[in-house]
Amino acid sequence: MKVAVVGATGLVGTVMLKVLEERQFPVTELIPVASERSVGKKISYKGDEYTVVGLSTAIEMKPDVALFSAGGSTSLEWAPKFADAGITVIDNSSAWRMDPTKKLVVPEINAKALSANDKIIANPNCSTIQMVMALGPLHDQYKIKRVVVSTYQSITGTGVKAVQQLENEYAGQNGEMAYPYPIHRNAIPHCDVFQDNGYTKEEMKLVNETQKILDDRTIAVTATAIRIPVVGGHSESVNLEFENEYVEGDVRTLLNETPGVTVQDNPDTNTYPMPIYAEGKNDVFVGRIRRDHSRENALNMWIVSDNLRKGAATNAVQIAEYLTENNLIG
Ligand code: A2P
Ligand code: 11C
Repeated sequence: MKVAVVGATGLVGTVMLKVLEERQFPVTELIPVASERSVGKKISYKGDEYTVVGLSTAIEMKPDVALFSAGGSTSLEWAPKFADAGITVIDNSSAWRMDPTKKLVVPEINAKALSANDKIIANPNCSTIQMVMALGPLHDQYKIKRVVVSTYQSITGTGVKAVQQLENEYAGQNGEMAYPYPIHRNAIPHCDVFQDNGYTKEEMKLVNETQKILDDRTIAVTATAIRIPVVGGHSESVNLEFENEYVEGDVRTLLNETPGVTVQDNPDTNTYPMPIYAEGKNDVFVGRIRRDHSRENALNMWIVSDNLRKGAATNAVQIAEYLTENNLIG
């Protein structure tokens, strides 16, 4: 497989390279792609050095698959050009996710929807991916009526500029701001841009993408997304209301049996997921599973995952793996 990584110099692109290597994706040739600023730079992969190229050159090099993580506008303009050249694009931006002609895929939940005709495949938003990993099996079993989610999101979701802002603030230095306020010792109830309805784009991704991935527009979802001074992963407090009755132990068993989900839940030993321990792992961690006694058939839980891994790079590579294993590329 000839693989292009578009945005190879960025936070997610760097993790994509790591994940491709760790999972031994069958890369015969790697094509690192970034903006004109980075063309000619060297990227190392499996001990070899590769030269960063621009987008047009990458198309001429005819990769089989391109993993895009270079922002929405780059994807909007360039993904169709790659697709027209017969290259399968797996796109980590928000550009194509809600396009009804594009699949929005979390492999453990809905990979079966993929076919060889899908030339641009959308990777969902990080906070959505980790939530649907837990919701998918519960929806199949008990049918989810309503989801109330509050997120506690890592600054790595914003990119390099935000990591730099926090480092500057730690060091007591001034510098470029990724957020409208200091992030050190703060919680900012504002992820991505505000929309006319009073919600942020990040909050509406949790609503719309969840319904699309679970293929059920009747699930009511409401979200509040918060940025906190944490790296390593996003955390989510999730309240679910089911159509059907459930048994708490069965929920734990069901989640434990779900590939890619690890239950960490024991109040006696202070066991629960935390971003500091999720960092660098591919799994989604679920804990604090407990009945919501204020409503019938309702449940609370806490979901943590590395937003650069399962929330972005790992999920994209898993899509590529599924396509390869099922001969859906080329
Ligand atoms: P570059 O390093 O040359 O700017 P992050 O989200 O971590 O900031 O990373 C964004 C990634 O997307 C980087 O690899 C960046 O490359 C790349 N990128 C940004 N704009 C473009 C563009 N117009 N064309 C190609 N790659 C781009
Ligand atoms: C965040 N979820 O943490 C964002 C990052 O739509 O892919 C990814 C944005 C996106 O701010």
